[in-house]
Amino acid sequence: MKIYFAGSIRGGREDREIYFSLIQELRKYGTVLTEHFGHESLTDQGDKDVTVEDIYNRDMDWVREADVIVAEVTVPSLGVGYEIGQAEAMKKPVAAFYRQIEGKSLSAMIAGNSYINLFKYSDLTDATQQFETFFKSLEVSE
Ligand code: 6IA
Repeated sequence: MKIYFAGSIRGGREDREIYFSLIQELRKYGTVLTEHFGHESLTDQGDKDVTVEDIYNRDMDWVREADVIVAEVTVPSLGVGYEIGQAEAMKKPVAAFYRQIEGKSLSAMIAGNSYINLFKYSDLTDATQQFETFFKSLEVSE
């Protein structure tokens, strides 16, 4: 199972530690192609030696290669929204994980899209259980 984990980069890195923990959990289910997205070294400035074209091409290759897309959508990110849209067009299973934060609400493009498996979670224990539910549902639909 190849998993593409998507999380905000230029949208804001405040949830980086959460991404890191989610990625560690996801590794129980397969290979996380985007394992470095939780790393401290990946800032919203990024690697100066890599062009944006390189990043786009590499990430889209990974989306094509992935069996499933898991996105953390709490911090709004243009890139994450784009990747979810592309994954849907490729008919890949998509799970979006969202933490309710007072005064904020999820984009209707995600919340209102019945193609996306939307999971609302509050902490890592919660997310861990929901990963299990999601990956089990994939086995059934295979
Ligand atoms: O719009 P955002 O930057 O928040 O989009 C985040 C999403 O786009 C992630 O799920 C990644 O798949 C992809 N992405 C955006 N930037 C990068 C990146 N370096 N490296 C890998 N994937 C990325 C950022 C460096 C850049 C600031 C020059």
